[in-house]
Amino acid sequence: MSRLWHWSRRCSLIFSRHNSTLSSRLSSITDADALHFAKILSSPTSVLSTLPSISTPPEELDIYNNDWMGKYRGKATTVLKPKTTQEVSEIVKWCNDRRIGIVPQGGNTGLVGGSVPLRDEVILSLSNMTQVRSFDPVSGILVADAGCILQSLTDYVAPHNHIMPLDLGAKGSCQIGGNVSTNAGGLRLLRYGSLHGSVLGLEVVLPDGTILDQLNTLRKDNTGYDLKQLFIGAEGTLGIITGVSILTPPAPQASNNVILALPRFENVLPLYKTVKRQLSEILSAFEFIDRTAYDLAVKHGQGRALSEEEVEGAECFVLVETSGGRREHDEEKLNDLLESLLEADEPLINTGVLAQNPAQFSSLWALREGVTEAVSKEGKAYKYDISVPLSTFKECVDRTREQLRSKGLLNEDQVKAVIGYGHVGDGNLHLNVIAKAYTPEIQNALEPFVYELVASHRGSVSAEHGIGAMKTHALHYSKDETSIAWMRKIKAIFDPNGIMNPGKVLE
Ligand code: FAD
Ligand code: 2HG
Ligand code: ZN
Repeated sequence: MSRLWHWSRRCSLIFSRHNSTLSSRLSSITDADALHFAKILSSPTSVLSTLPSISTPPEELDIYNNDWMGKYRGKATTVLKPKTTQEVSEIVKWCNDRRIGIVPQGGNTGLVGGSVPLRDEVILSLSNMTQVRSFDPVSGILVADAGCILQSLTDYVAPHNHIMPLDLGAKGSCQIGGNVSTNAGGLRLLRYGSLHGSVLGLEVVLPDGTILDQLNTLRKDNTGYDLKQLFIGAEGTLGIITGVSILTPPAPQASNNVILALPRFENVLPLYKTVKRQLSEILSAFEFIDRTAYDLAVKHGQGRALSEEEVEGAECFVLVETSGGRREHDEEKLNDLLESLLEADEPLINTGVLAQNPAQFSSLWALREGVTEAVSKEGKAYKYDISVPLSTFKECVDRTREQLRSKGLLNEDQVKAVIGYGHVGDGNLHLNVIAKAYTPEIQNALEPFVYELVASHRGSVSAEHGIGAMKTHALHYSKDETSIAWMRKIKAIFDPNGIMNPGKVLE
């Protein structure tokens, strides 16, 4: 325990030293830079700047400078919204020559402070790059600009009977370029795997302005190093993704879902085993919500699944989704599962509610997807997105709650609730601590406590949200020194001047 603490403290000293070196190497944008950007960009509305020659009212930059949680706040004076890859390239080349830091921004829904500047870096928003470049309805291969919103791509491929291989609660705002840059997991990973598998190609503007065209539409291509993999999950630290080629799966002919109320957390694991065995190929999601998370979702209007009596005695809930080829076949399997669960000598569940129509199907999903929204309505969240063995999900939540209680912080004026939910099938727990406000006392009680807990289970401090600004100091809990040293070498090769998303992931 104490060895880890010393190591972590030493690291944060190194990081802050590195950080200040980096910031002193970067320049602030001048009025002349802003005027130059206005010349590069085809539309005058593509430059927002509080600098004198453009004079955008400062409040118009607020949505770009503040993150989704209201936790991180940048001081950018200038936001650029290019419309083409060529424009991105010219901006980046100028910034590299002038040593101006750049923060690529997609939908700004990230949960680790990666999408807003730490200081006054320029924000390069992809929101004006929204063209679908091609779609092949036979192979299901979609090529799109990085700024396309995930929901709009889902809508685009739907008439062709395809779906996007990923789905998440932020789908109405997040962009495919942001998804790839964070290697977003989400609700369909169990079925369709990670973006490292479904992304077939990328177009990337490198930190010197070069356009790396790897926008393949091939399923198979073993010609040397697979460079695109480096940008998947790089969080904008190695370049700016401007185009994405992605394999979209055929839409399932039938989808169904059911919410199960469990009397004890200990039943989740055996339940998962049973569900996997009985539903086999049609199982497409297995999502976990603890009781406090469920109550919060309901309190904040994110869906109502069960009646008061059905909820009584439930310690947690599981949402199971099936996606298959024949409705009758899938319904029969699901009904058989429910029957066997309820009729067992020692039932693993108290009750289950099966969606009877599309509206109920969506409402069950809303309950699970809406937890993040409910948490933000309840207070300020400290979010720990961790991979730990499934058997320890409850222990992680309970021990964190105990830690806060032991510090006298568990009360309505400080920490209101500690909840756990997430993607059981992927071993990914979302441990959320909901506070009245962000304070140093709470922060110090939680860190390094949570990271040490994760490390003690040989887990990951970031299962799917990334490192951003939030976890640079915690990277070493999940990556050894050699790995981090190689990450630094890769960063230095691509971005020797350190202009791409400075202070994120590695500092
Ligand atoms: P942003 O937030 O704008 O950026 C995220 C990071 O990527 C930043 O570091 C940014 O610099 C970089 N970036 C963005 N675009 C580019 C680009 N074109 N090129 C290079 N770098 C770029 N995440 C999950 O993994 N699973 C979930 O289930 C999930 N659910 C969520 C639900 C809600 C309600 C919310 C608010 C968030 C959720 N998230 C989830 C987190 C977030 O939505 C994802 O990380 C998403 O992929 C971010 O996309 P974005 O376009 O908003 O990116
Ligand atoms: C989810 O699975 C998202 O709902 C968000 O990854 C998790 O808000 C969170 O902590
Ligand atoms: Zn998640």
